[in-house]
Amino acid sequence: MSDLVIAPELRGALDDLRPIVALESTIIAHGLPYPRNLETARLLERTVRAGGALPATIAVLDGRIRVGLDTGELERLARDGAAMRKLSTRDLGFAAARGVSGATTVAATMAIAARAGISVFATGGIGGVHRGAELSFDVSADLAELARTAVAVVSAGAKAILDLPKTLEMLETLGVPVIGLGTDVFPAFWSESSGLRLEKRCDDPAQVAAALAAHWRLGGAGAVIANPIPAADALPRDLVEDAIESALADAERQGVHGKAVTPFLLARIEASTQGRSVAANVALAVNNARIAAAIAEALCKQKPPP
Ligand code: PSU
Ligand code: MN
Repeated sequence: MSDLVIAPELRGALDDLRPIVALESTIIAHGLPYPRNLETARLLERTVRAGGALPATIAVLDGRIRVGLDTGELERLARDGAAMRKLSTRDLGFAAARGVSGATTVAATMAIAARAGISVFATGGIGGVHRGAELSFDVSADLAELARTAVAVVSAGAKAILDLPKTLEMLETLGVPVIGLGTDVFPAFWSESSGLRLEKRCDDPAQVAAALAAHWRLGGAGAVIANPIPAADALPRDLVEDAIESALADAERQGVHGKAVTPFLLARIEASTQGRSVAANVALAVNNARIAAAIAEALCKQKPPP
């Protein structure tokens, strides 16, 4: 616990078991361009507050693992952008020991949130099994973290650049429940539906909280709350698919691999959709922050186990 620097306003909230929503920083530093990323980071925090919870944006600054950033720290994260390291769970110890600064992925943010005592986390879309993973073995560490860490991740599914059927298969293998929020299908990030059916559905935050509380009482770890992008903000599936195909071809030609793949693809798709993908990404992330606040609040109202 001593390795974490918890923002003052969050310390009291943690002690009093008030609702808190963790927010990641990779989407800010690597997922969106400046200054759109700073505006988005602030908008996400405001959305969580408006929903009655406290935001805890997580990042590593000069080796300090920060839970809750102040205005200057958020600004630094957004301004340094791609110059910030992208830190996954395995990078945290090294970063802390060596004074490194970096943005945390879904996996690393979950790991830190759990240590801080925060159980609800909002992001855009989780990482998963990349297309062509049967050859590249590129599977996001987000899935491994979901398998072991008891945090609920509110997302618009997995990023559509991924192989969504294989991502769902892996989540099943790893024992991670995927709960559709008001939907029977897995969302496709920028679009409302991937066409892939889900078994579990909840229709409001209280139902989600009850399912999560029971999941954790029974020793479960991570859970994905799949919350589709609002219809008004969604992009047509075929437009997105074309953009993804050409981005993947560019990545292949340029030999992009490892953790550079996801930011590269997102930037290419932004260019080929004239920024529409970024607008949709912001809209879905805000929608997730709103729902996450409601789930965090509902979890606080859950009766303790008998
Ligand atoms: N969702 C977004 N934009 C992002 C990401 C998610 O809308 O940039 C980030 C998350 O931090 C996620 C990471 O954990 O991409 C996955 O990267 P990889 O595929 O290298 O594991
Ligand atoms: Mn990867």
